[in-house]
Amino acid sequence: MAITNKIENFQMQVNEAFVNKAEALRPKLLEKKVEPQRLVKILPQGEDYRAEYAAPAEALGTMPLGREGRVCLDFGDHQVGYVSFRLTATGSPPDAPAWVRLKFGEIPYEIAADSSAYHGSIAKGWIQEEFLHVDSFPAAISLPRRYAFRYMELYVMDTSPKYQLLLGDVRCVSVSSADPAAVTPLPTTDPALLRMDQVSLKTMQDCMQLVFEDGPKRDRRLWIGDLRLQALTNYVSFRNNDLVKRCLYLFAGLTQNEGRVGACLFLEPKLQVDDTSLFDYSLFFVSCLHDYYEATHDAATLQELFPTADRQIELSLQELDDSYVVKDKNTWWCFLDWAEGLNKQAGAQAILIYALKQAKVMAKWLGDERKAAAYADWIERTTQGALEKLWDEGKGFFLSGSEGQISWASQVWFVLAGVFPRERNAALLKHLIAENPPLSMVTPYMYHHFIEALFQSGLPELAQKYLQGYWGRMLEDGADTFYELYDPENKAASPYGDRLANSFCHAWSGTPAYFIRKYMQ
Ligand code: RAM
Repeated sequence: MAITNKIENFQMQVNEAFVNKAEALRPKLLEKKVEPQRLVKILPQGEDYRAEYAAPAEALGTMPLGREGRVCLDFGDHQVGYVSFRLTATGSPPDAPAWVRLKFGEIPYEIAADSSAYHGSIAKGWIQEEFLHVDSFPAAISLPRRYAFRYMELYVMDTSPKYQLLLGDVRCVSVSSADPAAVTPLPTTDPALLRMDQVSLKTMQDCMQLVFEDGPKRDRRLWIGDLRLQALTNYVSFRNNDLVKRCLYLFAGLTQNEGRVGACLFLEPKLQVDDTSLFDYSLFFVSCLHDYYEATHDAATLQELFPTADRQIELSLQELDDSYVVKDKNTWWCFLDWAEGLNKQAGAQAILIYALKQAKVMAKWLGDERKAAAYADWIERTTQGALEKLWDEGKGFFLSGSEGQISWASQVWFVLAGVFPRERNAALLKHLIAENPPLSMVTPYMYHHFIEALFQSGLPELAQKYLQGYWGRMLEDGADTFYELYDPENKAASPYGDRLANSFCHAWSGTPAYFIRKYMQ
């Protein structure tokens, strides 16, 4: 699958003042020099791979590498940064260029996989692999790309029979705009909880660059669905609230036709909104602004950006039918989750109600009673519409689309939209777990919403059980940072048809620290 919902006759609308405000908040990246900790061998383990200790890092100095020689370096933890190293020749004077391949992997699988067999639907260029010719030695090499990795492999395609290579001075200058010193340590000694918090924060840290990126390996972009969850986690951890503010101003300053907030923004080669439009993602501008004000009480920003939020509501209301239910479409128009075959209508309706409620709260904060009343009216109509057209009393579920699909995503989002009171929501979630409809959740993003729904419905034990059962299993599988996609029963799962393109440090997966700090202490 790939996201294909391009807006028609796309044109970017620029609000210079907003973009300038965002640029004034451009963060300075903190740098840290990191060296490899040890040399490892990548070995198969079940359906996956693991890294096993092979030698201390110092052994590199005594390891001449000739044709087909290889060495894998372990930097000890996930890094996002710029790599440099030195190649020296040993033996006879080099009579041919060296030809080497470098691979960078967030997980051991990426080192083991054969990239020439890649058959995914998204660009092969995301695979972190380089081929270099080196003509003269010693060669000090600084790679221009930024990599996201823990493991780095050097494979010698060829030297010549007369000389070998020595690899040395390997360094990574790791970068992030998150300052770990800003995080309050957790008041617990539970090692499992501490580890989950630590990996969650590392995921956040490595995604926090000049904006909140979705993943430092891929897509390295500012996606608003990811931003919403990153911001929530940030408020209880790194507290880099100016980075959230910068992202809000970027989204509001670079909109699509009719002032629609785009699904994502590019930073390079210039600041630019993408031509992808997603119903839920545009509405999340409302949520991001609501949550930002709740965390910061920055009234000036609320005031200035509220019209952008209001515009997203207006645009979404245009998608309602005569019963005040969002019209279903068979195009790729709303995200929700990567679950194959998921119908989006019910989830979209619930997100609209969720956003309307937050918009109403913001209107009240701003003292705009007229707006608040208008939103209240729309909340009433869309809630009634949902109860009449989507809710099935006999089945005890919200149905979606013309086929009346029952999915986890639809129920979870209706719980979050608060259409029913808390006890009834708790009953709905228990019914969902008991019935286990086959259209399940596949991303940590959707799991996040399920766990949030459990906590909000007064089911903390169940929430913690699922947190452990999902993120806890990722940890058991060796995660240093949490993944874009994780299916404990199918390690090869990928929304892109090939796991090599998956991102293994992904923003929307970094929320356990939010749950732990908000609900579990
Ligand atoms: C993918 C990325 C991103 C997400 C979108 C919908 O391209 O993983 O994080 O927000 O999908």
